Amino acid sequence: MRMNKLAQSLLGALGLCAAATLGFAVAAWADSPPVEHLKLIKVSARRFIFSPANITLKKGETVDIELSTEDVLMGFSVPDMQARSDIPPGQVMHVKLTPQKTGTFEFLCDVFCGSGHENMNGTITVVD
Ligand SMILES: [Cu+2]
Repeated sequence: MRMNKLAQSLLGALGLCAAATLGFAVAAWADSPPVEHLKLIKVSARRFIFSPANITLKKGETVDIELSTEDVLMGFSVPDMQARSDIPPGQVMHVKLTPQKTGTFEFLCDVFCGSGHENMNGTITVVD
C-alpha cells in the first residue's frame, strides 16, 4: 500500500510537470479524501449523461472535480486540459484542474458505455 501511494504521488508529480508545459495544471487521484482547501465540484455520470453537464470555472483557480458513476464504468476526459480519469462503479475519483485559459472546453466520456456514449459530454467554461 505504501509503495502504491508513493507511485501515485510520483505519477501525479510527472503529470503536473507535463501539464505545466501545456498551460494547465492537472492531477488525478483515486480513493483519497478531497483536498480540503479546494473548491469541490461533484460530477455524477450515468448512461449517457454527466450531471452537471455545464461547469463554470475561474481562470487560475484550482478545483477538485469529484467523480462518481451511478451505473457502469465511465471515463471523464478533458482533452484540452490533458486531464482524464476512469470512473469505476462504487468508487469516488478526483481530478484536479487549474485552468489557465479562458474559453469553452469540452469534457466527455472516453470509456465506451453503450449506445449513446458518443453523445455523452459536457462543457467547462473558464472565465476571468
Ligand atoms: Cu461512455
